[in-house]
Amino acid sequence: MTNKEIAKILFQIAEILELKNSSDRFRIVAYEKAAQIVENYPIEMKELYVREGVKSLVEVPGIGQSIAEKIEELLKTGKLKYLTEIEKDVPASQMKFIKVPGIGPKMAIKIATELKAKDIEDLEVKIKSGEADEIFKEKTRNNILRGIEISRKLTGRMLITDALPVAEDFVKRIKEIDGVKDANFVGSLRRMKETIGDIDIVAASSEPKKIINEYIAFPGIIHIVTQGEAKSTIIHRQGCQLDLEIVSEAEYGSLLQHFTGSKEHNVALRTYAQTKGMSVSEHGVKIGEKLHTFKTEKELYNFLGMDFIPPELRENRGEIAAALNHRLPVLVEVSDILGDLHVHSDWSDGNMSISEIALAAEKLNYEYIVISDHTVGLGIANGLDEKRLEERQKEIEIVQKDHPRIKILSSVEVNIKADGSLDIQDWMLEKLDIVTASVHTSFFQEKEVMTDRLIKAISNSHVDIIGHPSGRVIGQREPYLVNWERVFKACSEYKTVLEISSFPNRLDLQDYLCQQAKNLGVKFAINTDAHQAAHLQLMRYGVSVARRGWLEKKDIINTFKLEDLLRWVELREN
Ligand code: DGT
Ligand code: CA
Ligand code: CA
Ligand code: ZN
Repeated sequence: MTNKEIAKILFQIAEILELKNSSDRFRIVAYEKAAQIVENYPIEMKELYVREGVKSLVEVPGIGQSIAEKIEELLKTGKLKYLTEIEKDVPASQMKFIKVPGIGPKMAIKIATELKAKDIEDLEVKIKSGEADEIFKEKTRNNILRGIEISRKLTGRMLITDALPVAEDFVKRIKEIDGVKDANFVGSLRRMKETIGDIDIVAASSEPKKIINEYIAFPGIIHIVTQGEAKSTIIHRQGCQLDLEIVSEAEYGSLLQHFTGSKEHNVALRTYAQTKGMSVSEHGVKIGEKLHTFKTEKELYNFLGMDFIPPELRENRGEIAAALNHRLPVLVEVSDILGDLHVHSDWSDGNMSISEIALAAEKLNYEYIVISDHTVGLGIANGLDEKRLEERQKEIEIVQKDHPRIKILSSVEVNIKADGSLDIQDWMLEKLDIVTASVHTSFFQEKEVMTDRLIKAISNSHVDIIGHPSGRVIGQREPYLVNWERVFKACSEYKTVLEISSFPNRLDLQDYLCQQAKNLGVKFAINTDAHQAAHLQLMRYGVSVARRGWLEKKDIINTFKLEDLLRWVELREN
């Protein structure tokens, strides 16, 4: 059990005691304080406990004997009898009400006893129908309704595309506050993970309290969870939690590094440092009693004898050894991408005409763009048959004349049928510049059947790229079952490329699989699968997946110059 999890339970106890209208203010405050201390303590309680048991826990300022024993029980059993006990005579409804942002214990009691709401749905109905008008002021009623809305959204993780704009806006405004020297979003967002639990921001300033005061008045904040001297947690209107922490400029590099995570990376980093007699924390690096502080992360990593590790690699997947040996990859960047190999036009289910696509691609300074429509076998989406494919080809040739700066390539996203065959004739595929094949149907096959199916497509000499290879749709569909090692080996053998789809709810092939595939010699294409103009802008998210998968420019075929790309496609067909 982590400090964070323990703190959560201690906070919960304080809330329940308050719900029980406990007159023992002292006890409530003791739990709140202990929770805060545990939450921010630099050493895991777990680690302290193995030293000298409860005795080591009591040595933490703010933790007394009784709370130390509860932490012991949590560490040993993962449960706490005391919690079950005090929960028993608190109505379940009140427990639910305090989980809504903006509802504290006092209000929860009022909601249960005066308004007589049974659950959150009932509470919402009662407010909307006017039943609560006499009990709560209009402002309070609106806050409750908003809190309910937020708590519904807060249940899951957010897509990175939803979190990034909120974080960028907040960082920009924090930087504008007088006295702020620097600010950055950190955590999973800085590592560009596909989904984000909460947004973390750090800032450098010598007047943290003043900064916090201005910060909590920002528009967009609908609930302040905690407001400390140098830390604050708020809920944003978009339905996400945001943690801010402020330190001095001198410690900023260390805090940035700590808070960027991942936790697994930090643990590995600290463990390595310990073997060299150094102790790393968010404050700096201690050698003996001397604390070394760092303004930048680079100084910190260099101090530990490592190259700077890009945030996307900080997942404890070998980056520390690589940084020590100066063997980190030079990661691919958005500016390396010379074209998008997967764009749907209005010939199938896209809404851009071919000339609109060409224009948009020119604006992105691409060298080439690939029109890749669905084929007819899919039975949806106005798919192309052989005849319409020839008509589309004529249009491409006409549009090409008006756009000499960009090469428009002709492609389809052909459907891989359940048996691995394709839904369009080979002689037609032969006429195309490039071919992507994807699974769009029969997702629930057995692992080896699905694997054979993919390999049959991979070994087809006309298929250059496998589209969104795992088929997962974040929050909607699990990846299908695949023996990836066999698939990667086949891709390597037949020089068939795997797509990294930049589409926010796909981000497929997943980062860790990219890394495995690369190690088996597979190449990739980072595409947007755009169906409208705005989608063409999503390339940066696919690039992030590639970076998290350790991929370099040379691993990605759409960083190749046009002639090299065409040569690649041609060579692999022989
Ligand atoms: P998320 O929010 O679930 O998407 O993931 P993160 O990575 O943003 O995690 P979060 O918000 O819980 O914490 C932010 C960073 O703070 C995390 O990446 C590393 C650091 N951190 C948090 N808890 C611990 C911990 O218990 N030990 C260590 N060493 N670092 C931690
Ligand atoms: Ca986070
Ligand atoms: Ca956090
Ligand atoms: Zn597509």
